[in-house]
Amino acid sequence: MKKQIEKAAEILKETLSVAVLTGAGVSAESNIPTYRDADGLWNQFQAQDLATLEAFSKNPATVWEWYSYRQQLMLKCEPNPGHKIFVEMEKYFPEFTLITQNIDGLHQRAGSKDVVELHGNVMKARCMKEEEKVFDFIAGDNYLPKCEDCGSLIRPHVVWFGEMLDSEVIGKATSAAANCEVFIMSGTSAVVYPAAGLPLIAIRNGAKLIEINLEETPVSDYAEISIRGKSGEILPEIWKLVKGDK
Ligand code: BV8
Repeated sequence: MKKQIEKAAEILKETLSVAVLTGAGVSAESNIPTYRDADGLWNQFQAQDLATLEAFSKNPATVWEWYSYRQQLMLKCEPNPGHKIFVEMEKYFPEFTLITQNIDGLHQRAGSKDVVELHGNVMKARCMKEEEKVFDFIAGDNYLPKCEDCGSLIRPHVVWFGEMLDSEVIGKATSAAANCEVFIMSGTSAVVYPAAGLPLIAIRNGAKLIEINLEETPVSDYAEISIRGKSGEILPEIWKLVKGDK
């Protein structure tokens, strides 16, 4: 692993343009459950029961109860060293794009200024009738919250299965993947599309792929370097070498 960390640092030292894709694994060390690990969220709940428009239309109160539970859990969590390294990278590389599948807002709380949130943000909601109206919203125990202006139901501002991603958001992420020299992916099982397609776009554009993940993923074989380990431990190791700290 030490050689892989050294090689990753060498690659990063020589590059000017980096794109990053993070998943739930980057927040795992902040005690936020992932989706597909053994103790993951999807193992306790059926995704189609909760994270779809159909489920919400059928039973909005149950879906809001689940999101309110997750809001409260995430508000108690703090960014971890892995999040902090992406803040440093944003300042260091002339061209840097941080793309996340996470909806917990921890990258922003760590200090990242420009975060491309592919799947939205659990701390925001929007009106079901006037969808462009997006606002910060903490549900508490209000599981049938209504829009203050028009009285319609409001929904979590997240992308559910079967829903299109915001075209501007996926456009920015795709352009970053298609133009970067190095693509770093960490803490994602790389099974949810179109997010999982981003590293493949980067490779097709000739970028070097660096993966830091606890387990092998469908993308690992395409990686220049695929390091098995915790993002909160590996990323600081790599970054120390990039900055020449002993
Ligand atoms: C769309 C928000 C157009 C809500 C989420 C058949 C084939 C291919 C695709 C499809 C298909 N059928 C349907 C689709 C499309 C579908 C899809 O990809 N399904 C998959 C599951 C097959 N995608 C969609 O529906 C997307 N929309 O495509 O629209 C369309 C429309 C109709 C029909 C077709 C296409 C919308 C997808 C967004 C769904 N929303 N969440 C909420 O969270 O409540 S998905 C959810 O999964 C999260 O966003 C999450 O971020 C995302 C990915 O999960 P990961 O972040 O990777 O987390 P996971 O637990 O899986 O993995 C964690 C990894 O970290 C593990 O590998 C673990 O080993 C590692 N790890 C753990 N700890 C650490 C660590 N690594 C490092 N350090 C650690 N400490």
